[in-house]
Amino acid sequence: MPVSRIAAAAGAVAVVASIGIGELLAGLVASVPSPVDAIGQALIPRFPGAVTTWAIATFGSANRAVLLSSIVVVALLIGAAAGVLARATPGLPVVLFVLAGGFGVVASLNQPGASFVPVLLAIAAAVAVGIAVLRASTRYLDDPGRPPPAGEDGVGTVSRRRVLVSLGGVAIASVAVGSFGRWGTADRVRTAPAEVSLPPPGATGPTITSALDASSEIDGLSPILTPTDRFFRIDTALSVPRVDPDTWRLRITGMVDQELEFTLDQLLDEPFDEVDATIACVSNEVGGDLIGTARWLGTPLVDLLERAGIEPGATQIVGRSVDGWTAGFPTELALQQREAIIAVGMNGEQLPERHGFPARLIIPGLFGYVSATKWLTEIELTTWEGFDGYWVPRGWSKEGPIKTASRIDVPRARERVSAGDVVVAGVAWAPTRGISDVEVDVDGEGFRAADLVMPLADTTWIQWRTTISLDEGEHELTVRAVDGDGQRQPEGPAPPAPDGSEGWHRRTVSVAS
Ligand SMILES: Nc1nc2c(c(=O)[nH]1)N[C@H]1C(S)=C(S)[C@@H](COP(=O)(O)O)O[C@H]1N2
Ligand SMILES: [Mo]
Repeated sequence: MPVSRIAAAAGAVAVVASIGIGELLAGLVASVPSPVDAIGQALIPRFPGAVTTWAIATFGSANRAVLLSSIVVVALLIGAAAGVLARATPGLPVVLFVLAGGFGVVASLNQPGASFVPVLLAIAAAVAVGIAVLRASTRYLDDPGRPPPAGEDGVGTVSRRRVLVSLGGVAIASVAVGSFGRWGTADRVRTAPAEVSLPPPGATGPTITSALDASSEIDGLSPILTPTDRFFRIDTALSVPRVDPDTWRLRITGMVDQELEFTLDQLLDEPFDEVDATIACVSNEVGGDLIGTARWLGTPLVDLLERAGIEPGATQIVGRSVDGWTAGFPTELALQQREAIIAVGMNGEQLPERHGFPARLIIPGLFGYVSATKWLTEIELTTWEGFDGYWVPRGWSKEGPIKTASRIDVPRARERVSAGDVVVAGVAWAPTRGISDVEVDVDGEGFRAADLVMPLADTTWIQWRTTISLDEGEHELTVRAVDGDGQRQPEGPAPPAPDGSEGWHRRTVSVAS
């Protein structure tokens, strides 16, 4: 193998070792955030809005994993290049490592919960390990005339093989310790907030029976309440903000007669309602799965707003997150429905960290990007013109009502079905107007009404089902819905930007004899 390739491998492995140590220390020490997450987080607001939007549209809830992998791949490539260039410029990798380390420190300190000295030490260790690995592995290459260590002969070849074998070992060990570190962080995220106790669930929401949920009878149909572990997740936070329930505060500020502040205990002492509501992401494509329904437990926003006293002209409510993210919606929408809540519970459990622990807003009828602030810490009343939420300057519409839509779940994409009677089923939604009709067409022969499962609420999606006789071959199914006001969803198609996708969902099924 040529020396330059070994040098490239050495550079890449040095980066792997450095990342491995960084992730390991982040997993072990609570005040050290994952350096890879921190760097990703620092990059996100700097990407053009179109790039972030594209990533969410293309990768959905996996966009975060794709970004993190890309960062690692780019780092490996830079490492490999630096390994090669170091042959002529030996100081280069040191400079690059120190620069990357500096960037890592700055990015980490912007993460909630990071503290300076542990971060500095952890990143210094990661940088030192990277430089050491590169130094050790290129020692032989730098000096081909150097005598081999005792017991070896053949100056070049044996040393090179030894270098390669050692590099392989270092790479494997680094991936192992790095994975262990990430597993440590994931564990903390799951277990951290377990100490909060909630009011008992099930006080007001109806018990979910098969009359309200046909998914037990139809394999592949979305359950009426989406299980929390399958609920989509969209946010700009790479590592889930970890909120300390003891120091967390919720403040109601701005154009109010009297600002209010709540500790978590005080918020949990407020009266609670259970609200069944569907939330959706504006990036959801026709037929997409960036939508879910949960039984949220929370305090009606209107109650707390009335206590604070809304000043005339306060036409916008802005939610602010501990991570700096913001979203704003018309004040009216919180006043006209008691289902607009500050949620602390989801599907009978406290709000998981991924979905906004300890509190988030749920405003039925609005896309998440204008309303559903997770890790909520401030509710500010302002004018409609006075503030634009996070996504508005990035090209998305200021108002974000969820559009009437419907989706075919069954038959599933690429599922092979047999000729004869075929069950076709799915969901349709138009929160808060509700759905009055769902119609299905086969091969353009004309729309026929499907059966609607009893709706849980006007704030949730409904399930629909029908049985259609299909013969052998390919058939195209199309679904469309009519909302509670009698408005049929437009045929579309329209893309998600700037205010949500539109269009009838179509699916081709191949029917076997
Ligand atoms: N703090 C914060 N809250 C946020 C977001 C975010 O990026 N940061 N994204 C919003 C968007 S775009 C959506 S669609 C919903 C998704 O909620 P979920 O992740 O609980 O499904 O959260 C909203 N709340
Ligand atoms: Mo979203």
